[in-house]
Amino acid sequence: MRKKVRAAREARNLAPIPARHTLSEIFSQPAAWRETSRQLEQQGTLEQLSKLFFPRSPWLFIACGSSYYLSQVVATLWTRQLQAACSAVPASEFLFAPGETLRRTGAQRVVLVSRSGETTEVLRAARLLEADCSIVTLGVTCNAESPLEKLCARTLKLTWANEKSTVMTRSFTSALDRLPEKVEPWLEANAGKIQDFGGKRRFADFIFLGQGAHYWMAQEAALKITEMSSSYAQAYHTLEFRHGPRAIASRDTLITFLLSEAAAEEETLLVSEMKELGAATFVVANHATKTLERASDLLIELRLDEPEFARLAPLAIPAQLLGAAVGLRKGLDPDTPKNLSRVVTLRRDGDNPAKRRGA
Ligand code: F1P
Repeated sequence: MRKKVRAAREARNLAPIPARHTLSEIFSQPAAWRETSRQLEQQGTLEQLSKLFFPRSPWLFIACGSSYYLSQVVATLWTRQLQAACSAVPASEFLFAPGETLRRTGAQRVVLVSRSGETTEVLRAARLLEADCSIVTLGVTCNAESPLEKLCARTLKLTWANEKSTVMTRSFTSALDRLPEKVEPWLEANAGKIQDFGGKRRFADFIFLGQGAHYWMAQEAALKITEMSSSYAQAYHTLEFRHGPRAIASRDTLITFLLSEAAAEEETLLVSEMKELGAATFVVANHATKTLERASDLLIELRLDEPEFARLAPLAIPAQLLGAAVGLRKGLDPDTPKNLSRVVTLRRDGDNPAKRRGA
């Protein structure tokens, strides 16, 4: 009997701890941001790149998955903050219409973003652009050695932000400096509330709403929930929700509002409307109001005095934690998400199923 007990205990110790990598990477984001700021400062990277890439020339970002949503957030911010003509497209969209995409965007600078630096569609786009000498390309990756680096004029490598997980978290948010010391206590104070809420309440599906750059954060949030918990999740521009999608509002649908400064008043009205419809509501705002407190099943405040664009990285964290909690409650392991691989590599002869590398 003693042997059996020992064997069972050893087996339990050897069993992988579900979501171990994913959760440790989620909580390591402030440290990853701190390291990013230190490395870029120390290496003088931004000064070097500014000589090659002037903000005024039209920019185009090309990426897939979370890297695509990150690119859309950056394109929105650069257009607003740098008055640069900046846009982002999924690599597959570029591949099927390269000339049209370049004509429409007028892009002379193209940034190819890929955590792995190995995603086939991104590499195919880089090869197409390599042949066009009027375009200067910048690769952005977390991989120390990647095929992407060989195809781009320059490459920015954030190797310290790389992840073991399939699902991207810190590699998505690593781009800031003053926030780490504020977000670490915020994580301590709020992570448990989000994990409890996601671990206890059962929802049939999830909606994420955001305006402006927050819309792309809502898209990334929906992708996190889908990847980590194999749940149905959709993202809309917040005020578009009234124009049809609100038909699905019910207590079984969790509607998450990523509140923006510009549209806060209108967005708050919608939160109250959805509450009156009986929907479950999760609000992430920089500062709470009495109305929001009354209309939210869960209300998380960032309480950061940084400008809104600098708050977007921590804004990614609630959905990462919610996705991991819902996935664990459903008996899944976000470290090995269903049907997913860390890198999507395709084979040229289209009829073969996409070859998926590694977990
Ligand atoms: C892009 C990506 C990830 C997704 C999954 C499959 O990877 O779509 O966003 O979570 O890992 O690959 P990359 O091009 O950024 O390496």
